[in-house]
Amino acid sequence: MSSTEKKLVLGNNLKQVTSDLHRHFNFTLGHFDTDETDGEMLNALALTVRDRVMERWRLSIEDEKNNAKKKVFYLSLEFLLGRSLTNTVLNLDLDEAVRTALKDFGCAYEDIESEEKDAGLGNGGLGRLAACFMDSCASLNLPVTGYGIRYEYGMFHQSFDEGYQIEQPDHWLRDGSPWEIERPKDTKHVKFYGHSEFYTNEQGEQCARWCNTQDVLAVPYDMPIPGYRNDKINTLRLWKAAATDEFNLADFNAGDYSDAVAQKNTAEQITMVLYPNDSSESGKELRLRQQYFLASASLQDVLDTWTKENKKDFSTFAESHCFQLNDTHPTLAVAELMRLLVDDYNQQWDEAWAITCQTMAYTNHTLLPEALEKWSVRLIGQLLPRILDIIYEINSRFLQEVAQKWPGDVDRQRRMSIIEEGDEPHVRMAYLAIIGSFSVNGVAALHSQLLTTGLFKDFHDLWPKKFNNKTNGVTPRRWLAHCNKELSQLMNSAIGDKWVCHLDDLAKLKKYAGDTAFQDKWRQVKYNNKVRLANLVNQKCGVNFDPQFMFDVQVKRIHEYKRQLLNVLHIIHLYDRVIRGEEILPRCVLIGGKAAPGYAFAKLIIKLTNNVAKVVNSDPKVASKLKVVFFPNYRVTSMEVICPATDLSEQISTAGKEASGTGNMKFMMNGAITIGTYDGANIEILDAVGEDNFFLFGLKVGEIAQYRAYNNPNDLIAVDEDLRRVINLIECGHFSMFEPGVFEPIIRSIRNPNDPWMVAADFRSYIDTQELAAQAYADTNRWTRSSILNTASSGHFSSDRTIREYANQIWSI
Ligand code: 26W
Repeated sequence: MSSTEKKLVLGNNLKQVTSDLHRHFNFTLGHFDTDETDGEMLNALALTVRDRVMERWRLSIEDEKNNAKKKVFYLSLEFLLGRSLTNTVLNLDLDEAVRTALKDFGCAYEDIESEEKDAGLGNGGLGRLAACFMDSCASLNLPVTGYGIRYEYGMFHQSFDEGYQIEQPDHWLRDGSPWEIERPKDTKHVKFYGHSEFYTNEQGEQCARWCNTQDVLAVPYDMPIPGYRNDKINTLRLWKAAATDEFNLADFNAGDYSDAVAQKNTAEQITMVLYPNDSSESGKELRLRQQYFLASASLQDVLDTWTKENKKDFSTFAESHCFQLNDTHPTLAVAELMRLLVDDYNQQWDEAWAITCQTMAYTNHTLLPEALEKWSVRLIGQLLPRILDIIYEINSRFLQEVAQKWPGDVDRQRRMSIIEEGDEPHVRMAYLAIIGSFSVNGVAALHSQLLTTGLFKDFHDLWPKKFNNKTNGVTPRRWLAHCNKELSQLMNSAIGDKWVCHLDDLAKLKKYAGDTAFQDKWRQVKYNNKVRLANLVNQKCGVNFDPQFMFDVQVKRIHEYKRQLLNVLHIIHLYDRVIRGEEILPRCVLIGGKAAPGYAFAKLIIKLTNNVAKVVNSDPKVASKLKVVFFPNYRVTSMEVICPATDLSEQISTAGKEASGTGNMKFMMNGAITIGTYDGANIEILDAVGEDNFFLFGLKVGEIAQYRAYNNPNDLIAVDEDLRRVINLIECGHFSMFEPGVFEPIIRSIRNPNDPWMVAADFRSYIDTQELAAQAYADTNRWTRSSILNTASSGHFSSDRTIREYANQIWSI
C-alpha cells in the first residue's frame, strides 16, 4: 500500500460508490429518486468520481510541494481533452463499481458516459498531443503542470448544407463542467497597451516600467489530470479573462456607464473563442492578446509561488523550473519572463537572460511556411510596448553574437534577425523561441532532420547541440485500453495487462500472429468494433456500412498537404471500375475532419467528397461494392469509435509536409494497416512493423523537386487512362449535375504544373498500392496476421516513451 493510499478515505467499493451516487443525486443536485435520471445522472456520477479525484489531488499537491526538486510547465494555447468521465473512471479503477451502481438506478454506463460533451479546446494534432502528454506525465508520476486558456467556445461544431461545411458555435460550458475548480484567490493582472517609462532608481540604476496600462484579470480554473492507477493527480490550469473593477470604476465615475460595460466585454473577449485555424496564421490582434494573456498569467503564477518562499533570490530558480513551449504560440513567454525578472524583480539583464535561456524549451510542429507565426512590429508595439522593447534588446544582443562568429556576414545577420525587415516589419516568433530556449525539438525523426537542414539551418550552424528529436506518441490508456475494451481483454488473456503502462510489452503478441485460433478471436473483435462504427455511421449519415467490407478511413483536419483529394480520386476510380463492370474488393470509405472556416479550398474538398458520396451511395449497381461517407463533426470522441474499427489507415500526405501525425499511431495500435507516404512518423511506423505490413507509396522528399522539373500533371493525365477517366468524371459534372463548374478550382489545382501537393504525380503509385492492399485484405489470414503485428509493433508510439525522453533529455527530472 502506498503512503497516499493509506490516507485515502473514500472507497472504490460498490457500497460507497452507490451511496455517494445517491447522495449527490438527491442532496447535491436536489433530485428525488422518482425524477427522470436523464442528464442528471451524468452530473451525479461525475461528482461521485470527482470526490475520489479530490482527495488524491490534495495529497499529490502536498507531495509535490515537499518532494519535487524541479517542476515542468507545459504552455499551450490548446489542450484537446475530449471527455473526462470515462478516462477518470478508467484511471481510478472505478469501472466495475460504477457500472453496477448505475444499474441500481436503472441506467447503463454507456448511455450516461455518452452524454458528456467533449472539451474541444484544440484544433487537431498539436492540441491532442498536449492532452496525451498530460496523461503520460501524471501516469509516470512527474511534476508537470499544464497552462492553457479556458475558451468559452471550443472547436466549432460541423454540419453540412448541400454538401458544404457549416460551422456552429460549441458552447461546451453552457451546463457547467464538474471537472473545473475556480481558484479566484490566484487571480493575476495582465497588462495591455500603455507605454514604457525609463527612470533611475534609488541605487542609481537604469530601470524601466510599463505604465498607463489597461489591465485584464486572469482567473484560473484547475482541471485534474489523473495518472493511471497511481493516485497521482496533476493540474491543468486554464485562464479565463475578466474585467478589473478599477478599470470600470474610472468610467463609471465619469458617468460613462455604457463605455465601461463595453470595455468589460473587450476584456472578456480574450478567452471567448478558440481560433479554428490550424495552419495559416490569421494575424488577428485578439489572437496576439490570447497568446500574451496565457504567457503572462502563467509566468506570474510560477514566480508568485517562487517568491512567496524564496523572496527575490532567483539563484536556484533555473535548476528547479522548466517551461516547454508547445509551438511558437506561447513564445511571448521568453520576453515576458525577462520583463518580470528585470522590471518587477529587479534582476540584472544578464542574470535574467541566463535564467530564461536555461528554463525555456521549444517544440516545433510544422514546416509549412504559412504556419510560421509572425506578428507585425506595429501591432506588438501598440498592444505590448514594453515587450517590444525587450524583443529589440534580445535581438540586438543576439545579432552581436552572430557578428562575432561570422564577421562581415551581413546577409546572415539579416536572415537570422528576429525582425524581418520590409514595408511592414515583423517579429519572427520561431526565432525568438530558438534564441530564448536551451532546447529546440521536432516531433518525428524526418521532421527534426528537415528543421536542421532547412528552416533553421542557420541556427543549427550556430548551436548544433540545441536541436533534438522527440518523436510523438499517444496515450495507450485512452487510445487502446479505453476505446477498444474487447481487444484489451483479448490481449490481457494472452500476454497479461502490463502493456497499459509498458506498451513495449505488446511485442509479446508477435508469437500469436500466426496462431489461427488467436487470429479468429482477433478478427471477431475487429468485426464487433466495425458493427459499432457501422451503427454510428448509420445514425449520423444514414448510410449502411457492411462490416464485411474493408473499412478504409482517413480522419484529420482537412488540408491540401494531407491530400484528402487523392483519397477522393481513388474513390472515384473504384466507382468507375464498378460501373465498367470490373470486380473490386468491397469497401466502406470514411473521411472526416474539419476545415478552417476561412480555407475555401479545403471546404471545397469536403463538398466534393459529399457529392461523390451521394452519387456512389445512391447507385444500386455500386451498393454491394462501395460505400462512402464524410463523417460529420469529427472529434476526439468520434475517433474513440473509429480507430478500433478501421482496417486500412490513410496517411497520405505529400512527403516532407506532415511533421509527425499522431492519428497514424492510434490506428496502428488498434490493428489497422497503414497505406502511407514516406513522411513524418509513418517512416518510424514502417521501420517498426516492416514493409510486409505497411503499404508504402509515393515520391520521397528528395524525389519531389526533381520530379517536378520533368513532369507536368497534364502529360500524366494524357498517358494514364485511369487518371484521365477520373478527372473527366469531375470535369464533365458527374458529381455536380446541378452546380456546373463548382469543382473547377480542384481541377485547376490537379492540373497545375506547380502543384505543391503532387496529387497527379502520386496518383498512379497510390492506385496501384491500394490494389495491393485490396489483394492483401482478400487473404484473410495474411491480413489478420499483419493486423496483429501492427498492434504488437506499436510500443514505440506510446506517449509514455515520448515523455520519458522529454523528462530525461530536456527537462532533467
Ligand atoms: C498559427 C496557426 C496555427 C495553429 C496550429 C499553426 C499551426 C498549428 C499547429 C502546428 C498545427 C498542428 O496541429 N500541427 C500538427 O502537430 C502534430 C503534433 O506534433 C503533428 O503530429 C502534425 O503532423 C502537425 O501537423
